[in-house]
Amino acid sequence: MSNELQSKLAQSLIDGDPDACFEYTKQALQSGMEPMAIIRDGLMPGMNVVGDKFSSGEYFLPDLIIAADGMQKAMELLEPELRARQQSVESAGTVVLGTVKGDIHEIGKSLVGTMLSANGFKVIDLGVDVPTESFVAKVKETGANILGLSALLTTTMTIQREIIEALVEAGVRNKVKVMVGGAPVTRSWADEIKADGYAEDAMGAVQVARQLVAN
Ligand code: B12
Repeated sequence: MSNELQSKLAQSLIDGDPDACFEYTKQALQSGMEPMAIIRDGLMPGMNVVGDKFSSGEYFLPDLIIAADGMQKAMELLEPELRARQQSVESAGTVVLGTVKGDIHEIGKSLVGTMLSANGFKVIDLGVDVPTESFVAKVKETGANILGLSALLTTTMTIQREIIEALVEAGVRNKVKVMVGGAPVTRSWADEIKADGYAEDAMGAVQVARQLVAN
């Protein structure tokens, strides 16, 4: 993607200008840029700067909210494009997906959901701040192949462990593969809590989901 448009996209999030973000995303698509490249090279770097400024105390909660608004406006344009590019015919499997209890971060989870459905998975998105019991009940009800758990806070990633333990207690742990992700989540955390898979981003999530269904 052109460096100029790339930095304009990032800057629109940093400046808290959702309308500009929407406009630049539209321009980027019109100029033939790939939606995934727009996310990876334009929007994500901007979001990361916003996150860093928030950590350092330069930005406050309203700045995060307005940046998220910009990202979501951009995603409204990008989601249909992502879906249109990768249509699979047969179903690759069923994924129950959600952000864990106490955590309302939605954007990354939804991007993972979009990429999974664009690649042929049936995705049941339970949303954000999802109670542990709801994950367990949905897995039982649907017989899903995969449970995808998103957590963006160091304080809520521990809920991923709680959910895995709840699956054991409900007697369904061996019926579903658990895939975890979110900014603070690492492979070693995934191993520690005995998750079956971990991915750093949405494309990685598709690869891991494919492997988990095949095994
Ligand atoms: C936007 C944002 C918000 C928005 C969310 C809006 C929304 N509708 O989603 C709002 C303003 C609500 C928010 C609130 C808060 N936030 Co906030 N937020 C962010 C921010 C800036 C960007 C997150 C984002 O959307 N990134 C873009 C997406 C595309 O990336 P992603 O979420 O990482 O997802 C990718 C991967 O992680 C992965 N992935 C994600 N989920 C899954 C799931 C699976 C199964 C897999 C395989 C992969 C996967 O794939 C995704 C796509 O590539 C981050 C900073 C950052 N750099 O992450 C802080 C951040 C996550 N927030 C933070 C904090 C502290 C908070 C608050 C506690 C602030 C407060 N004082 O109230 C609250 C918590 C509210 C709550 N209870 O959840 C901290 C967390 C620190 C920590 N380590 O615990 C961060 C890191 C900012 C910081 N640097 O301090 N936030």
